[in-house]
Amino acid sequence: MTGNFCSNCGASRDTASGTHSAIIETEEPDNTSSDASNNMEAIQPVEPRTANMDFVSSDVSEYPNVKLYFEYTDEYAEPITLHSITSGLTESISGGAEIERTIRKIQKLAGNEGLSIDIVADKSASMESDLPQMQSIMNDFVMSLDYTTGDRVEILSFDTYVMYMCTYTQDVGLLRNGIYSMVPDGDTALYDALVTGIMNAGSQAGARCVIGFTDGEDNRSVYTPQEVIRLALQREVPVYLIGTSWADSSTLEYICEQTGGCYWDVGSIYDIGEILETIYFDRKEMYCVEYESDPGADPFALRRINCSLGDEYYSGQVTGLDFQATPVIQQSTHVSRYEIICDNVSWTQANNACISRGGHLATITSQAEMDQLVRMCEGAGIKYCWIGGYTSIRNGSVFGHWITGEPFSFTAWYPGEPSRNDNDGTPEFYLMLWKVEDSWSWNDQREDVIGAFDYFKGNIGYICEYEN
Ligand SMILES: [Ca+2]
Repeated sequence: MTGNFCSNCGASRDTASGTHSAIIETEEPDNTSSDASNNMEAIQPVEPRTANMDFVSSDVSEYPNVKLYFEYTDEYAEPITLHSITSGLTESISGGAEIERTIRKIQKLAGNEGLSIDIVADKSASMESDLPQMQSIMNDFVMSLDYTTGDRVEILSFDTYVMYMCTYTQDVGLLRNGIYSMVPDGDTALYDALVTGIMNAGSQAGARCVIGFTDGEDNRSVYTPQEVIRLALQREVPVYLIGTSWADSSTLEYICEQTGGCYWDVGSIYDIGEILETIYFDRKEMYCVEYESDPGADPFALRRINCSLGDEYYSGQVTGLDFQATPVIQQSTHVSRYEIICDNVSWTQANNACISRGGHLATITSQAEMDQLVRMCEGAGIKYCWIGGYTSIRNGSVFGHWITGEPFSFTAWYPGEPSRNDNDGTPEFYLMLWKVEDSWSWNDQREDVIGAFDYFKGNIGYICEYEN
C-alpha cells in the first residue's frame, strides 16, 4: 500500500509523549538473551525499559468505578503485553487533595472487553465504481469482530447528507443489510458525518473509535475540521481516516493527529481491508485500568491523575493527566418499547433525540407494529410522525431502508409514494407516517418540513423505539 501512517502514527505518539522522537536502533536487552539462563553469574538486575503510556479515553458509567484506556507501547510504537503487572494510581478531584486509589482491574481489551466502532463511509457519486468493493471490505471487517467480548458497530454513510445505515449493534445480519443498502449519490459531507459518528461513539460505554473513509474533498459540510477535532477531544474519541483519490490528505491527517487516531492515504481501495484490521488490532491492544473513585464526588468532575503501569521489563507512567468524563447513553431506563413525543422538529432532530434517550426512531417491520404506532399517533392527536427510515434510488427505482439495518419487507406507502422529490425539486427521503383522509400510510419527506409548511406545526411528532 502507499499508506504511510502506521510509522507516522508511531512517530506522532512518541513526539506527543516526549520520550522518543525517532526510531533508534538498539541491541536486544539482556533479559531476552538465552545466554542468561546458561550462565547464572551473568544475571544482573535489569532496569525496566521506558514504555510510552498514552491516555485515550475514560468511562464513568459504572461510577464510582472509573475506567481509563491507555495505549501502552515500546520505542517502536509496538504494543507491549505486560506480565506480572505492578501499578499505582493517585487522583485529585476538582483541584482537591491527591489521594491514592484502589485499582480494581487492569486488562487488555483483546479477549476481555468490547470496542464500539463507528464506521463512517463515503457513498458520494464518485464512489460509483469502488462502492461494491468497499461494501465487500466492510462486510468482511464486521464479520471478523469479536462480538462475544462486546464489540459493537454502527455504520453511517454520507454523500450530501448523513445517513444511518445501521445503528449500534452486534448483529452481523443487520450490519450487512446496512452496508448493502448504500447507493452512490451526491456530494461529500465528511465532516458532518464525523460529527455524528463522534457524538454516537462518544456516548458508548467503554473503548470506542471512529473510522472514516472518503474518496473526495469535503464540499458540503456544515461543520468544520476544527469543530470535528474539538468534539472528538471533548468526547475522547480517536478518529481514524482513510483517504483515496481526491481526499484532502493534509486536513484529514491533521484531524487524525489531533484526535489520537491515524491517517492513511491509499492508492487502491483494496488496501483498506488490511488497514481496518490494523486499526482494530491497535485499539484492542489498549489497556483498561479500572479504579475506585470517591462515591460522593461528581462523576463528571475534572480529575487529575498520576498512574504507573509496568512489570519487570517495562515501566510506563502518566503524570498530571487531566480528564473530564462525559455521559454515556443509558440503555436500560425505559419501561415500554415505544415512546411518542409531540414536537415541531425535523427528522434529524427527532432521531438525535431518540438516540440520546438510548433508542432510535421507530422502524415498522410488520402490520402489527404499524397498527401499534398508528394507535399511539391517534392517542397523541397528531397526523404526522417521523419514523426511522429513508428512501434511496438504485437503477432508477426507489427503495427504502431502516436505520437499524432491519429488512425492509413490510411497506405501507401512500399511493404515488415514495416520490424522492417534492414538486419544487427538494429531495425527500426521510420516512414519515401520516394520516390522509382518515387513513395512515407512509411518505418520504424533506428533512425540515416545519420550515417549509405551516400546517405541520402542532400536528407532528415522532416515536422512539428501545430495543432493550
Ligand atoms: Ca414523498
